[in-house]
Amino acid sequence: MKITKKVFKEEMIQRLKEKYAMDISDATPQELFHVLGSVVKTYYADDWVQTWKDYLTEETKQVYYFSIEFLPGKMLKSNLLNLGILDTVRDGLTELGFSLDDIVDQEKDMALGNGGLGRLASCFMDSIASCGLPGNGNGIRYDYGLFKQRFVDGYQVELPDEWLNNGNVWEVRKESKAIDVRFGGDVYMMPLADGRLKPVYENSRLIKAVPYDTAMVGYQNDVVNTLRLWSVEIPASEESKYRSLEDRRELEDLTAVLYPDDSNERGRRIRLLQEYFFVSAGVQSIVRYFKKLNKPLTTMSQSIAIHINDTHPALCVPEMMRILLDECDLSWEQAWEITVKVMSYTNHTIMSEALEKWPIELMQDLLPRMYQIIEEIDRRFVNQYRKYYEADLIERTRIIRNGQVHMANLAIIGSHSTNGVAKLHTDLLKNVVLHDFYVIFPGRFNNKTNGIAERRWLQLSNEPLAKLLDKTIKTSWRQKPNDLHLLQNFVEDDAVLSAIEEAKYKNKVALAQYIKETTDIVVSPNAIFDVQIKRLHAYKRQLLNLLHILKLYFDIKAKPDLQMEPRVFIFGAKAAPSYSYAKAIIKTINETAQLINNDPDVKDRLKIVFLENYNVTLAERIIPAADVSEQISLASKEASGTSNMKLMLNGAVTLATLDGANIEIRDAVGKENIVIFGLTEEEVYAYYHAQNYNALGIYEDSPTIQKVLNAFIDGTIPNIQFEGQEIFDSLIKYNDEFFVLRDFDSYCLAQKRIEELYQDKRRWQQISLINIANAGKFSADHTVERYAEDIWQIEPVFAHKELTR
Ligand code: Z15
Repeated sequence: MKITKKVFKEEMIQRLKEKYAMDISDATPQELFHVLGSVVKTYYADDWVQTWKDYLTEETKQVYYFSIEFLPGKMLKSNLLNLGILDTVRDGLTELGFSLDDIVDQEKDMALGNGGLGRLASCFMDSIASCGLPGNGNGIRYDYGLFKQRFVDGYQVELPDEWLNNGNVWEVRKESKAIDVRFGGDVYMMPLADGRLKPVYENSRLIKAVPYDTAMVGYQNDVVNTLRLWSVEIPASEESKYRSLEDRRELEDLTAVLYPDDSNERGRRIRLLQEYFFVSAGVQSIVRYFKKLNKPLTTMSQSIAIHINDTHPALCVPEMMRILLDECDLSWEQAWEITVKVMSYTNHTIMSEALEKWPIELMQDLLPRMYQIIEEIDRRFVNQYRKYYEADLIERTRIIRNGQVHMANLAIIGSHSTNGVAKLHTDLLKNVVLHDFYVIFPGRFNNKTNGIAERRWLQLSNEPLAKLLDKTIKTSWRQKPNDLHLLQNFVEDDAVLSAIEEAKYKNKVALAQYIKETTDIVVSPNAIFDVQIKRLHAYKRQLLNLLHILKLYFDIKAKPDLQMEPRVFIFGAKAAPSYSYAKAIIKTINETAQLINNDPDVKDRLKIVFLENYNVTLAERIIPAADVSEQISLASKEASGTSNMKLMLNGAVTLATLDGANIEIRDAVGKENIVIFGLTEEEVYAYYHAQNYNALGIYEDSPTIQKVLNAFIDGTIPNIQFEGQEIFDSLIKYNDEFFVLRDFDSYCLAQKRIEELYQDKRRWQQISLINIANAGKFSADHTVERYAEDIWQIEPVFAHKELTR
């Protein structure tokens, strides 16, 4: 459909009249946003219906990406871009007397995720649709997304994220597609006359799962896929069972909030119910759809792929078994073969506190039929493989162990593919963390390095650079991110180099203004913008960054006229509300900011800016303005990282350890165009094996480290008596779990190197250019194409569509 500016403007005027009974000139940005959203919806409605129909009539194999988190951020601009009408709408609105950007601001971020894992799921949704791949998301429609972060006296305070308060224009409630989900009570297997067993449920509860669908619009290809999020309701038939308000409340709260922990699992009742809720609703609706195709169940894997994003949806395995056994009357062997062929699993971490385990009693109590099936999967696994492997290995790999259900083991045993998210991470899975499984199932393991949606993270968020690219290398990079390579030809072109710097400068001015407005801190766009944005976690080592800042500060104090390239250290990070150590780091960074930003001796050589409420929208502001990308996790701990890719794409220079995808970024840009420091993964493991890491020794040998660490406990940094001690103890008393002190000197040298490079302006511009030119590799388009071919066995649909339409 071709949408002209004239038609668009008329529609806006007309709809405003219908919806709000007012002239467009009287409309508020909020009203305009809602009307614009509903107009945009009509622009993709036909393609959405058609995509559903095509998949059904052509019996296209589809993937369902199950994730307990999705983090799309705002969707208006992304939909406009993908529909190919961003400029039309922007110009149309201007002619009506409005600015698109003001209207865009009205949309609340859809923040149904914590961090990397949820954002990856959303980048994949964008890429799957944009590559014309038949794929859908399946998740939870939380009433409250990730908490809103405020700082009060430097402390993190959490406020509820009431994202649905003004309604959600993009979602479509599909009452008719609701599904009953059963939990609790007892279950008995009753023998039937023909010898089969049928489950009988007593005192179990039924809850209604209602889907809300959101369109995932492909990039200018007429494909519109679906993100289906489930919300809980009490079915009418069950109303009488709820005697008290509290009873109802407990159930209605099931999809109320997103658990705010990133990479940290603690066994919690409601969380387990959340997991089963969206898994059961999703798998039931998939099987219901498959049955419409009238194909034998044994061929399900030719039509359906289910992806388990981290272990949270691992109950997909026993739930599919339950449906096939109890409701479709298949034999165990048949059901198992289908299930394993349909399922695939991604592991996102090797950190043991993030590997989900549920107590047997809890699982039995809440999900008795799931537990029975898991027990049987476990029994058969042990039985089958004990013939070939030593008893210890079987004991280590079985699902039920030490009174707990090990969800990663369930996901690996119950699927045909387990992948890691970067080369190093996958190697560690194979060789260390999941080595036992690799021995049993070597063919199941594979790598899929993460990627990012270049549409959001460059085309939308960095227009100055995007326009420059169009001018320099034409526009093909917008379709094929690999064409960013064409920029490499301009590495000696002074005009292009300075244009890149000008684009960056423009973005820095905009960020400086935002910083002024939100924090009242004045920063110069001529300073180096040094950025660390990610969840606050000990392994990511925001502390290492802070120690270096303190060192620079003491250098200035010791030598007041020290020559130094001015720097703005920018942080964005939320801490899990229960993670007191992470909160202590936030408080300490904020107090250090007070100290340094207000010390007249510093004379603007250093500034610390900790921006509140880091989220997708704030990332879109910060990333285009970044000069330096801090990727400083302890080697082996960050499975992949994705902000590293976003910052690279926007021309920041990476300062990194050899961890996660940083290694692949180095390989892509060459070691002259990245600054690497710190222990390697081998060196880290050597410390583990020798058990000879000695933080106190490092402290005692280094006057600099002593000076910096003492600042935490001697009052130099004000108002952190408690937090300062906690941090100091983590390093000295508890022997520095993440080897911060060991990497300190190496990090300081690397930071010196950054400064030298920055002072060579042309060299810096070249590095920046080379980073942009080589970022196409990390497009999620490539990543999902690899998943599609190697794991899901699905194919793009538009080759066919183009012929038929
Ligand atoms: C999460 O955001 C990640 C891993 C997890 O196990 C959980 Cl529970 C949440 C992150 C990784 O830390 C990060 O390295 C990776 O880039 C991201 O998942 C996407 O794979």
